[in-house]
Amino acid sequence: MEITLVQGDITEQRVDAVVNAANSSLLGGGGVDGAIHRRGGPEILAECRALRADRYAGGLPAGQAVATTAGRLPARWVIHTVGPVYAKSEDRSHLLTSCYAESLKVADSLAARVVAFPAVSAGVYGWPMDDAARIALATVRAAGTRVTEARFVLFGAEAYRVFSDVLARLD
Ligand code: AR6
Repeated sequence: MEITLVQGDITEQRVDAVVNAANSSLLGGGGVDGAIHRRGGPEILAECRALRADRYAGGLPAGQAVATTAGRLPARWVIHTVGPVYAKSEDRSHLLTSCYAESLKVADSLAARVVAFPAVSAGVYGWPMDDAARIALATVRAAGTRVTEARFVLFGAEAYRVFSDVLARLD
């Protein structure tokens, strides 16, 4: 599998699936989540509401992932995952690892081959970017998956630089 990095807006990616850094409610928010729902339109939210009613009455737990279609986005699917909120007092990195591993499993179940990821938990949820990058890249690199390209779409030059440095050290 190829890991690629681009600086940009994940909602513009013409890929099979984009991963959303959602919250447990699946009903939208700020950051990537807000951008995906704004640009994707109300279809995504309608599917999220149905998921809440059917499968996730208590919300989607941190570390898990679930797909909807992508409405008006150029991608075909949105894979919603819920990152952990960063906490200095507790190591929650297994949950961030799980976000990437579970998102790839959902991608495989959809036969998605090219998947765009944001830096899950590295915005509102406060995860330090270098550690978020290390967990993201190492997990994706180690995954057994039929995904052929994992494209990290980084918002801003600094996030892109951090991911590039971490990726170079992984190789
Ligand atoms: N494309 C790519 N990356 C983006 C975009 C975009 N359009 N917009 C922001 N980022 P965040 P989290 C970057 O906060 O930390 C929401 O309210 C951003 O700069 O989107 O997992 C949800 O509803 C940062 O580097 O996700 C949850 O409540 C990274 O994406 C909560 O935020 C992730 O930032 C989730 O917080």
